[in-house]
Amino acid sequence: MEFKGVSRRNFIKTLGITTALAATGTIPPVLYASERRLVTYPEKTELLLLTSSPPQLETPLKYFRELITPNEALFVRWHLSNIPTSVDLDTWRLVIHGNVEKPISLSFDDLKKFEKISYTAVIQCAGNGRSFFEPPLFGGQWLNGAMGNVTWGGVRLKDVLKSAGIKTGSIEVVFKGLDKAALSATPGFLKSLQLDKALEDDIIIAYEMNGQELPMLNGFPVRLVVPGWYATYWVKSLSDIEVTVKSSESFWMKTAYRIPDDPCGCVEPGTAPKKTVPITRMTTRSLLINPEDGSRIKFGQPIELMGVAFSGGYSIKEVLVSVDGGMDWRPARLGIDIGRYSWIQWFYPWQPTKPGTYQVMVRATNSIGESQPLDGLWNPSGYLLNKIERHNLIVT
Ligand SMILES: Nc1nc2c(c(=O)[nH]1)N[C@H]1C(S)=C(S)[C@@H](COP(=O)(O)O)O[C@H]1N2
Ligand SMILES: [Mo]
Repeated sequence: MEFKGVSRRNFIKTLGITTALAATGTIPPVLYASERRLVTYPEKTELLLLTSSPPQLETPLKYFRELITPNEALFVRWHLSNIPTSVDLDTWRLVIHGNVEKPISLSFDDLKKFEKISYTAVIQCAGNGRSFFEPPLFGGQWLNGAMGNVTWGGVRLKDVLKSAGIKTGSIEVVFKGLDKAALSATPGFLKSLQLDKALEDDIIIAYEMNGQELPMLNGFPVRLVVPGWYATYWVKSLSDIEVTVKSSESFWMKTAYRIPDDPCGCVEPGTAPKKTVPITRMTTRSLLINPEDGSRIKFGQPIELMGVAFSGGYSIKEVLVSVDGGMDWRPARLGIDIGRYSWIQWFYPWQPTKPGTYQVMVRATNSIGESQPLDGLWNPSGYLLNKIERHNLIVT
């Protein structure tokens, strides 16, 4: 199987090199923001390296100047080091089993016979922006590159589940991919959705990203897409779907990817939540993409600030911009709205009246009034980050 000019052999070779470097200590296991360097992986353009084993790569900010994030620039995040590096579609099957009338095993062609659905949706890691938490936290020190806006094409999960026939008493659906842990003691990456959620119209088993097959690192041949929810549920290289009668005991549901059980998903910094629940919908965010934080701008020249805004499944109603550290706020012009799961671009023409350092802030509000806090809310895992960002632009 060849992927857009990348042979399977090359793919494995490249992975081998980075893994070997990590083993000899040349690449530290976690790279902090300031030490981040660009690396090239199969089917990917230069991305910022977070860890090499498993691969965790983030997208340089410049790619977010476009409405759609190109496949080769989309971030990569795996939890287990034994990831699939090739899939033979002749033998690959997607199995649906458990509490169903008749277990089914679908080939890639069988799957494509279901009605095709397509929409644009933001994919974002729950820990995106973790490096901006105060006080700082353990865990992957993502900047803002663990996100992207992609047009997904695939089939409704609901249609596939119904073709197997869901039996009464079912309460959850469990998803598993082809990746495995290096050590058998490490729990497999199992994620689950409650049955009523799994049957929502918009959840798809995607076989296309921006009209093309998925890059291997983003889950070839198919992945789950749960639009509006954090990407932890978007199981890649999906191979096994099980309908169950009891709630999942998976480490990735019971222990990891949980937030404090209160409306803000937050607790006092440094404290432990009394009760937690699995993380689900994304918070509302807006980002300044261009010019980047710390840029120098020539005095006397009008410029246009631009960025993106999105929320967990509700359209963005308004984006306000302040160029004076939050005193005065004015509405930005919004770009075309291509759907409630997509991000929207915002634009703000600006001509500074005098040289100096300007603190730029951006704040989005969605159609149900969800917005962004001025000061960061805190939770022990560093999820849900959506505080209003403060960027300095230097006009000289
Ligand atoms: N099979 C599998 N699917 C997975 C994961 C994984 O480790 N294994 N990680 C999840 C998490 S936490 C994220 S953020 C996204 C990352 O998707 P990407 O690599 O396509 O950007 O995949 C999700 N799906
Ligand atoms: Mo993630």
